[in-house]
Amino acid sequence: MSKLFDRLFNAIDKTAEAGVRQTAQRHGRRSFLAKAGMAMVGTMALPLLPFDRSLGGLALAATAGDSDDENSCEYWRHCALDGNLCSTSGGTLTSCPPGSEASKVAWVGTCRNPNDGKDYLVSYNDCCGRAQVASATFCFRSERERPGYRMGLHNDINWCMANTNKGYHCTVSVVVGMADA
Ligand code: ABN
Repeated sequence: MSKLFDRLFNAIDKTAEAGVRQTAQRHGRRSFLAKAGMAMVGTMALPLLPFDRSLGGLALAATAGDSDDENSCEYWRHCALDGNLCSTSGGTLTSCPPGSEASKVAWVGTCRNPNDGKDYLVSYNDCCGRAQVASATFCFRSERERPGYRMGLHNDINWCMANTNKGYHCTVSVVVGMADA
């Protein structure tokens, strides 16, 4: 019985060896190194590539609405907003709900008003100090935002970080000026 196994394993060994030799003859060491090098460089470059945080348009499609309705993510002033609309969370377009306070730091975006075709600077202040409510409308537009490694151009940040109470509640969209032509 053990002789039978010996012969079987020998046959498997020979077949495997022949396969490896054949592959080594067909593909030279240089071509293997070149391909392995390419794969390594590609893998290392992956984290540096910009990434799409728009969920392939899913988030926008789910909240598509009227560009004149401030409770809609499509409202023009919300073009660079990433958060809950305060107007659907007990506050208004420009004021925090009672019991919360405006963040001391903010993200400023540039949005085009479709009614006059002009560009405006819009400050997105987070309202801090209250728990989020499930019924609030969450928007993720973040136009002209850049990925996290471009610090200062990234918007996915809790702007309540400089406040005493750092709990995020919602975001207001306040026009602070006109963008340069
Ligand atoms: N600026 C809105 C927000 C709050 C908490 C975490 C990410 C983004």
